[in-house]
Amino acid sequence: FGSYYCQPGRDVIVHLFEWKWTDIERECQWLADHNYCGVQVSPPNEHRIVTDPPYPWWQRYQPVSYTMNSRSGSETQFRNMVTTCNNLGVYIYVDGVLNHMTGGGSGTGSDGNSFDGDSLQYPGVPYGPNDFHGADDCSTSDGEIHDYNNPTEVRNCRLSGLRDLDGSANYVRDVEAEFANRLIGWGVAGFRLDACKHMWPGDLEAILGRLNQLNTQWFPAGRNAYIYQEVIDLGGEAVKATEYTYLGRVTEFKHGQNLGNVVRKNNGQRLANLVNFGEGWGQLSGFDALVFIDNHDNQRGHGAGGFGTILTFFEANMYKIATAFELAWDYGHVRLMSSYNWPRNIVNGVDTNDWVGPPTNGGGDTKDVECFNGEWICEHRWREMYNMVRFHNVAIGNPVSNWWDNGFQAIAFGRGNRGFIFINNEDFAITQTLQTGLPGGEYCDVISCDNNRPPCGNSGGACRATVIVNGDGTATFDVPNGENPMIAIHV
Ligand code: QV4
Ligand code: CA
Repeated sequence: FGSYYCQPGRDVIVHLFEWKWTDIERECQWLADHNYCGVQVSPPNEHRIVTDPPYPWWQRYQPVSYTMNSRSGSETQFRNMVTTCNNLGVYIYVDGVLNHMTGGGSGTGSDGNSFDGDSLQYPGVPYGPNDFHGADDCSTSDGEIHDYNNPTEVRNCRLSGLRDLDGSANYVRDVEAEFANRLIGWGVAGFRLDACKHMWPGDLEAILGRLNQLNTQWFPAGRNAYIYQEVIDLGGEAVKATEYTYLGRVTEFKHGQNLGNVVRKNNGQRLANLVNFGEGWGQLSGFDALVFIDNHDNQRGHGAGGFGTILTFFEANMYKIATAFELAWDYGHVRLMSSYNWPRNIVNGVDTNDWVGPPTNGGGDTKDVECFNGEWICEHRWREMYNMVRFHNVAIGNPVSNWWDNGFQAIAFGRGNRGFIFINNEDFAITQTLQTGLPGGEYCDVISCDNNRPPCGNSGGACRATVIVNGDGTATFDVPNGENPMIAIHV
């Protein structure tokens, strides 16, 4: 279906997880100034309101209807956000939950519609029992998915009790496409599609085949929505990511897992091994992959978790190393995570606070975002991140070049004549002269400095390296170890 569409020189999207529409609308000016392509937003449609535990983030993955009052705001606020962001050339990607509705129990959703998961009634859509998979389609005794080696069970039974829609039904396809088309009509640029492993590719194809082209107020005529599908495929299950690549991109969970293991030096892994990172490591084709270091699930042990593997803002130094490599390397479509803080508490490999929702004014009322106040982490606003987004943008279209490694935990590589990065994950500082491929001149390290060329800027004293590239492209790097053990320069 559609490839992604960015303003020229932009490429990276950021998941502003659980942000309100009014805050995202405000943030789009900053994102435009820092050359982000777009924003993934939390599911915008009506969801269950869960009170036990109180207002978890995951209530938004339990749809009640496709009307638009959610924890992030109203339909009007959503539409204003899309208009403002699109006018700034920052595009909105909606997290679409199409596989299921709520779990069991009944109540009233975030837009006032009732639901009854026990009797499969969702009058706000409306959906009734005939619109869901039942005992005819799912053969497990409790209707749940247990066996991930059985593809029919994975598609037709319930994921964590969530009432499983029958995507083969024309009515369901029509309703879901109508929802997506409403968003497209307002200017949305595409979708992250939730839980695609649990939907038949043919059913997804039928829904996607009903989608309208993007709104020509902001996009060239004839463009389809960008689609990236959440399929967790770490190997060893019946359902493969490659079954979905003909429909759009697929989340490549091996990417963050591999980079987490390498930067942590798990199992004897070395940075030097990254020389053929990507397809060479058994990952999807870079053109099919949507990549990230962590996502909203695995940063808290949901989905494909692993606290000893996945890196998050909680381990900021290693997280910045992994992200800098990801943004400097030439593989996949990169999505950054932007998190809120919570009292992570890992007991026997499980975070007992994995459910905790965004900062609130009390109850389920999400607080306004204020970056770096201890509540909103805003990784996308960290200097190391947004400067490497700029490096990434500058390097687009240039293959990796001038690879160097020390055989262990130090690597360096360039991107043609556009940029060069040195990463030192050793326990000692390194001084090394290398061919950068860059034009001669004086460059600033964008990991520690504000600017890419003099005056380098101070960043509160952080700025620590100017690099002289000689006329022949060589330069000597003095790379520290410890905090931010990297130097990145670009034209
Ligand atoms: C519980 C029991 C069930 C029982 C049910 C009774 O666990 O066994 O049947 O009660 O009704 C929440 C609770 C979960 C509860 C369920 C239903 O955590 O305990 O079931 O609600 O009431 C998020 C969370 C889930 C959450 C869900 C819905 O991660 O914990 O479930 O939202 O609120 C697989 C999938 C992959 C998925 C990943 C998490 O292949 O697709 O698991 N990832 C996506 C999203 C993720 C989201 C969903 C899918 C579901 O990224 O955030 O799950 O929409 O790997
Ligand atoms: Ca399903």
